[in-house]
Amino acid sequence: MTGVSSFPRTLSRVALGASAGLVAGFTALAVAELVAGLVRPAAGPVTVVGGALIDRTPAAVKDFAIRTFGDNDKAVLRVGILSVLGLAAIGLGVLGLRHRRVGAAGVLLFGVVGAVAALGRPDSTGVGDALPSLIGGLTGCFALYVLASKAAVVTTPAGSEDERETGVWDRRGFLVAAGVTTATATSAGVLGRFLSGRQGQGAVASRERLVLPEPSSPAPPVPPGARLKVPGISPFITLTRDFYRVDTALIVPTIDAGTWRLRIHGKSVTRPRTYTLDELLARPLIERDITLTCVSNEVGGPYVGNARWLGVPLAGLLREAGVRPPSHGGAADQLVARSVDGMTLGSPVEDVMDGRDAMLAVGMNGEPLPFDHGFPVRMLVPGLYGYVSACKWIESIELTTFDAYDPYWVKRKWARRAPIKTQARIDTPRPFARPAPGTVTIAGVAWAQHRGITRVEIRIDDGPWRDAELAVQDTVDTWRQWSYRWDATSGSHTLTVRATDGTGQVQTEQRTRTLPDGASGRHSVFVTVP
Ligand SMILES: Nc1nc2c(c(=O)[nH]1)N[C@H]1C(S)=C(S)[C@@H](COP(=O)(O)O)O[C@H]1N2
Ligand SMILES: [Mo]
Repeated sequence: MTGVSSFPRTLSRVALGASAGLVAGFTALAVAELVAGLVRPAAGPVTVVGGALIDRTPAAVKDFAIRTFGDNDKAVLRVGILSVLGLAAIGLGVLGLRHRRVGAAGVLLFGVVGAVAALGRPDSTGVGDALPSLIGGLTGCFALYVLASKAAVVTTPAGSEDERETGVWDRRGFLVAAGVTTATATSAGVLGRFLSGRQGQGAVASRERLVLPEPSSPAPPVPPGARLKVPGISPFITLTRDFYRVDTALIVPTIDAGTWRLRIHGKSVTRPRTYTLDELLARPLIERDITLTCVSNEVGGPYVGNARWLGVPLAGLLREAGVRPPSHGGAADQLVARSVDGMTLGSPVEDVMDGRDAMLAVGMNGEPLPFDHGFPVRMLVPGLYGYVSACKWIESIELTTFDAYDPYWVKRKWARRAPIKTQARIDTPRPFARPAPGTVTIAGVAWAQHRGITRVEIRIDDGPWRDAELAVQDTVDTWRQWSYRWDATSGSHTLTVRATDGTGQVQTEQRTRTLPDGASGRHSVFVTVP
């Protein structure tokens, strides 16, 4: 016989209000999930609010998130949003006990915020995108009103035996209502997830059906001497599943290869054109090993990978469209690539057309691009950081000028032009390792894409720079492995590495942050030899 009044009253009030709020909040999100499953998965409230937050996050914070959470940055953001929503729901639930209308209106307000965020997304497809948040918010608003009404009766002071009885009865009523609501909402959410998953199935099937043509210009075989047999060194070719991923997409776009189109248009394009994937695949394809690097990669960091890419030479497509590089009188100096999720990346037309292997890639390590890496087509320009060249899920290429247009990252204070800086990384020994005295192999990779690496040197503590042994160079667009046999003596030591690129430039000692155009400085590893 445990009536509510046997609990301290405020505590039970807060608990009831919090439960009502959480159930209502959960209902709102689950219903929104269902509507998103019917309308467009990318229009779900958490996705659109997350996207809006990513776009408004100061560059330094975003850079910090990428460096700290890496591939989990989006999961962290989702958990963060859900936590804030959870707290708000609890607050509104407690408020709703005394002020039912105000609490319910608060839930609806969150729905309106979601709807506004949805309509403001660059990939928004129209007013339908507001529906998941609006319908979810309305349902949650209604749920909170009803639950708060039930909960309010329970906490009515129990004066007589009769009222006490009523209280117990209504507490049960509240629990039943909350239970039924939660169960219904869960079904709605599960159904929504199922519907969202189904929307990507056509794309998945189109990727499975895709047979990549043979390249008319295959990649030169990797010279045997390009791979060093040192345990702990980065493999020369990065496995696709180990390849870093950096993008702003909370939901990875799943594009059906059959309906995909690429439009080439803009300033000085005399023959604008739209290509299908089959039309691109019918052209002569090149296959190249190219090392891609993210501008957010710290000195010694992990956001660099080397893969074998298959693609259509981009310069040829541009020439057919009538584009000339600025050095040949072309009026457009910036190429802006746009992806289906509204991302824009700008590359210098001069670099794209100067004879390097800039391409629209369709294959990565012998397979169609994975969805995470831009299926069906992405851009790559050897020598440029990803954010100014490597547009994934590309849908259009617009020729313009650097004066006329700032793409996404440039609007957020990153540099307009960003060639990859020369870097060397020590892969082994790991920081704070305790190698045994005697011969210790220090090894790693160095990159200066499109200039090549000609020298790597190692310094132990404050000693002289000594040449490391270089693996054979694959191409100037790939990283190069190196190793150094160190006669390790007992004590603590700082191992530092520096590289020299194909132009003779020695990697600078000057430390800079990743913002605005990539980190510079030398990688050091501290070890203790027992
Ligand atoms: N559509 C789209 N393309 C994008 C990005 C993005 O956020 N959206 N990020 C760019 C950045 S910053 C980098 S470093 C590379 C990373 O490519 P990866 O994820 O295949 O390694 O993709 C680039 N292309
Ligand atoms: Mo990047």
